[in-house]
Amino acid sequence: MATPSSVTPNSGFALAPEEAKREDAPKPPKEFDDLISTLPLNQDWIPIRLRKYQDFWIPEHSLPDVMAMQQNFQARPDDLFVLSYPKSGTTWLKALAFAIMTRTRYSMADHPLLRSTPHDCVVFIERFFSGGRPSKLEAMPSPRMLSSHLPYPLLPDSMKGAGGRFLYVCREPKDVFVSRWHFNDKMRPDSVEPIPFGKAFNLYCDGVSPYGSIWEHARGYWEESLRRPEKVLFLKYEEMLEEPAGSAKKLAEFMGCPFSPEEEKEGVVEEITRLCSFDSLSKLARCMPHKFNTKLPLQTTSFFRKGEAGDWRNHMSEEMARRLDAVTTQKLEGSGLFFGISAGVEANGM
Ligand code: PAP
Repeated sequence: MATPSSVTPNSGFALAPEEAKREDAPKPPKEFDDLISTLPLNQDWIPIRLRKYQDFWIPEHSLPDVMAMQQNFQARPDDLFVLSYPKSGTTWLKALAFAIMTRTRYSMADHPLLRSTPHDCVVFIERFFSGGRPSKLEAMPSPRMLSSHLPYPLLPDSMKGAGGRFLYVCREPKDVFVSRWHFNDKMRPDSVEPIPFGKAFNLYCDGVSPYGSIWEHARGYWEESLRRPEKVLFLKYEEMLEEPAGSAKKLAEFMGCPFSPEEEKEGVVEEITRLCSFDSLSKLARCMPHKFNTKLPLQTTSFFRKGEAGDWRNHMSEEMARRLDAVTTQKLEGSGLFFGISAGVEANGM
């Protein structure tokens, strides 16, 4: 591959797999647990328990780490953050951003994404605080690539200031809901009934789902992207599906490592988008150790299902779709944000 002069990729591997599994590390302060136990609780999304924290419903198991992160995380000006509402294309964006950033370091034949999931390559910041490993974060060379599902208002102050740039991906809310419902179902113990689709739908419409209201989440980052376009690149999953190569180029430009004409001629953009495609990553995930390393009962394959736009049509009644579209229209009113490929009601309805 050609070598763009502006890239100084970091190793990408934030936690070695064996470190990430350590369970004997110190726990975050007990005061967090005391505070968390007083927050409003929702237990419908089994096995995830949600707590309402600073106006968003956050998974209880990650809250001590989120609180520690809010207090302690120091962003650097050259950090890159992959941010998203869950089930919006995080895994894909992590893979693309990582492959673009590190393209001069690794060959396609021996690429980390061939043996590690995108979530191992770009780690959630909170996870450094679970078990007290913030020193690992400090030790990471710049530019660091990290991620979070936190909504904008909950980010640590250092991230909201001059520290780092954001890559945010949003997705059409009906497809996000369907993806979430299936994802939860995969984590459910056999002894527990799935959350009924209609009940989950009502909760989602009310913003009671992991990481809260999708509309508030997207709107927070959207407004920040308008205020500071040099800080936030706001991407749409459906546009990435439509134009993977164009999206990769847009990402590379924003990340400060644009593809050179030689790289384009040599097909580097296509190599990267092929490596990060749904087919490629989902096949690779099937060959990796089964168990995924989080506090939730997940497998490496859990992050891949269909990878399409519009699957909501196979799950939702017309009435449900109309109701969700109406919530979207109402929540985004005046923001200028529309989900889907082109602006307008048509796009929100997908
Ligand atoms: P996360 O927030 O838990 O990390 P996230 O990656 O944001 O999940 O979303 C998972 C969705 O992205 C799944 O959508 P589906 O349920 O509608 O199928 C998953 O299939 C899709 N996905 C994962 N990787 C890719 C990819 N490389 N290209 C397109 N879609 C993908």
